[in-house]
Amino acid sequence: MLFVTSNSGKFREAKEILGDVEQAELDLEEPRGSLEHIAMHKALEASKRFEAPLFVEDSGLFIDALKGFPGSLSSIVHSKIGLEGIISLMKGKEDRSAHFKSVIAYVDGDGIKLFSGAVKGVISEEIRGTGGFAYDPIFIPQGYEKTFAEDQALKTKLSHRYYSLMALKSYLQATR
Ligand code: ITT
Repeated sequence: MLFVTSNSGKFREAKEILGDVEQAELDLEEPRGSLEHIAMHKALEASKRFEAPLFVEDSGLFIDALKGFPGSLSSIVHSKIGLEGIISLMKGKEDRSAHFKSVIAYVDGDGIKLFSGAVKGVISEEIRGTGGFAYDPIFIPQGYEKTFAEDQALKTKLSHRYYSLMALKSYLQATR
């Protein structure tokens, strides 16, 4: 099975959970819209170029006080304004709640299926930790004190991607 992604952090997490998966890179156009819409579009495009079974994953960080920003724009926003940019947008905000969401679009001979996962948390006051990738140093999952970047083990067992990957894994185990 192929995981079509250019993000090595995502791939590492998928490999840990699924084991039998290869990374494939493809420069796929990303339409505007929900994570579900983007993931489906990219999976169908990828299936024209590679042999199925394959999947893509679209994810993002949704911050309540910023009306869901950066959401499906998370990748570009991270590369343009970085973590410092988010921390400064959050300056003075009392409500620091946010969630990460992940949507997997899986394609095989039977068609396309979606699997999703989410994790609630808060945006930290400062950048903390060196593990993980992208927004991990500013995201503290609900009920914990460390950021995902400070506690990788935590991320492995309760991230948005953990849940979407486990849903895919259960589906594969039940149908293959
Ligand atoms: P591919 O599309 O090639 O898979 P990408 O990084 O561009 O890679 P997305 O378009 O789905 O992927 O963007 C998701 C962005 O959301 C990602 O680049 C990060 O900025 C952020 N993100 C998603 N999951 C994350 C996580 O587990 N930890 C930190 N940031 C995350």
